Amino acid sequence: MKQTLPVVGMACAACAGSVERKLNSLKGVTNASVNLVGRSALVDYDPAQVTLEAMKQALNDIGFDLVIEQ
Ligand code: 9UX
Repeated sequence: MKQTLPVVGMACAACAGSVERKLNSLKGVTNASVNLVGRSALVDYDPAQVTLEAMKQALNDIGFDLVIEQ
């Protein structure tokens, strides 16, 4: 399934790259594409393999946050 979610803490293109790499490294994430200007991430993932909470935690580990409460 595909969802666009707000990402908190990105200040530059390198930040966006870090977020994108981290999300794409998670098993169950088919593709993650980060929009720096929009401060968001489009994630295509398999809910049976990975949760939004797991994505949020993974980003928290590297200093960013994913807003999943909506
Ligand atoms: Mo550039 Mo983003 O130093 O933290 S990687 S602002």
